[in-house]
Amino acid sequence: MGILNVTPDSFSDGGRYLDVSAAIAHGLALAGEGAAIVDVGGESTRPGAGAVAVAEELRRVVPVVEGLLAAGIGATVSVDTSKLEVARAALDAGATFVNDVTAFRAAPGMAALVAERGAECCLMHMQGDPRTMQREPRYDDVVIEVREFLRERVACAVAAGIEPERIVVDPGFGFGKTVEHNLELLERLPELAELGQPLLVGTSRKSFLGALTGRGEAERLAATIATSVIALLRGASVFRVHDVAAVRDALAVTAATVSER
Ligand code: PMM
Repeated sequence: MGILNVTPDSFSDGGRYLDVSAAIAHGLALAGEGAAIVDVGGESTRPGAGAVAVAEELRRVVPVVEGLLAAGIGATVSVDTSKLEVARAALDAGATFVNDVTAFRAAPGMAALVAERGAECCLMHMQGDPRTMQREPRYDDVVIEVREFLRERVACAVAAGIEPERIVVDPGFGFGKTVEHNLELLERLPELAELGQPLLVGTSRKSFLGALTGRGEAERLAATIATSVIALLRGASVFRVHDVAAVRDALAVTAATVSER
């Protein structure tokens, strides 16, 4: 899954793709590098980020979704939103995947919409909300709490009529987690795989990698590759990244090596 943020303030590529045609070109490039899914987001969820009005998020996202499909992208187009109106408009424009970092908690009706359209979805764990989540995250056992949260959200999605095979789950790296919480989730990913749903991991360029390496956002590719390879070995199957070609190569070599032994 390639990341296409159409926001002025996303933590690493914010502002670069605000122009619609540049955003479309970048999305097509991500697909050209081998992304099976391109994730279009119009609201930054970086720690401390403020909310974006519905009209503004629609203005950012819809023309990009339309443009990617009009250009024949050949990849699944995902919308990264927790707003019902934005998800609906993106699905109307041809998106077939809803990536909701609130796991359908922000908008009642989101699960029914996804069910009705036969779309796929990603349900992510987050403690708190983006404005406050990094203040003082606390867990008794982060892996068990994340797993049980995801189990409940999957049950809720299935109850709304979404087919289980269309539901991807995600522990939400960096969303209300300390560096230690993120590392523990990565180490114990097989416990999340027990849910039986495809697992998505989004570690790309995140600040815990900066804390571990001392590197700035643009210099975290090696660290992103390391976490993606570890996640693959521990059961993840979807990798939400900025640098599709490089991560894909690393995952291809890892997968070939492991499957041959
Ligand atoms: N991270 C960000 C935004 N959306 N969605 C999912 N499912 N998982 C993530 O880890 C995730 C996400 C924040 O990162 P960005 O600003 O690079 O998009």
